[in-house]
Amino acid sequence: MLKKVIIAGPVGSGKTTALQTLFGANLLSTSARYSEAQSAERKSTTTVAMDYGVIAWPDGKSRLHLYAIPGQERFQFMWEILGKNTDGLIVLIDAKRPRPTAAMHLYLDKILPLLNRAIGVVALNKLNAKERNALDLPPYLRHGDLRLRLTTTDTRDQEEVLALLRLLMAEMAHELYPATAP
Ligand SMILES: Nc1nc2c(ncn2[C@@H]2O[C@H](COP(=O)(O)OP(=O)(O)O)[C@@H](O)[C@H]2O)c(=O)[nH]1
Ligand SMILES: [Mg+2]
Repeated sequence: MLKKVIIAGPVGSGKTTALQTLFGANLLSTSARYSEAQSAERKSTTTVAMDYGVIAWPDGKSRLHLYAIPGQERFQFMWEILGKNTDGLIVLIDAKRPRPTAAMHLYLDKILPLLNRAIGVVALNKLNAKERNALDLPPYLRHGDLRLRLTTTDTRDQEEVLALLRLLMAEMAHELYPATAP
């Protein structure tokens, strides 16, 4: 089964890093020198179209096509193109930016209308181990009528990126077999 997964999040939230961690040199990446002098992010390149890679899931049945979409809003046309026929969504949020909870909801408001499905995982990153332990996150983030699995991650660590994919696969499986069945 082919599953299309979108990795989303604001500029600098670790989308490209997550895919580099998984795919290394096999990552198909489209980046350009960073031009927005006003940006608070210290990055020399930014994703302009997408980063893309495919992984065969260990169940032997699924292939996950992972697309990291650009963070900058001027590339919104790419969100619309890549948002079609989506099976799952991973949203990365830099927990060190001001008001990360507000940032999550604002970002979800922008992106969800462009996706045909809203099954997903929201992950806060850039926290150290101590900060992560101190955070007492509920398992789900409520966003309007939706609930999205909520967790922390470090996208530089391959095991952690795989753990995000496992959480997402579990959410997608719930969708196929709803927990409300008698
Ligand atoms: N501490 C920490 N830094 C991260 C993490 N993910 C990404 N970074 C750093 O954040 C910066 C921006 O990451 P990048 O993947 O380019 O962000 P993108 O704009 O979402 O593609 C880079 O310097 C990364 O090394 C993380 O989980 N923890
Ligand atoms: Mg990027």
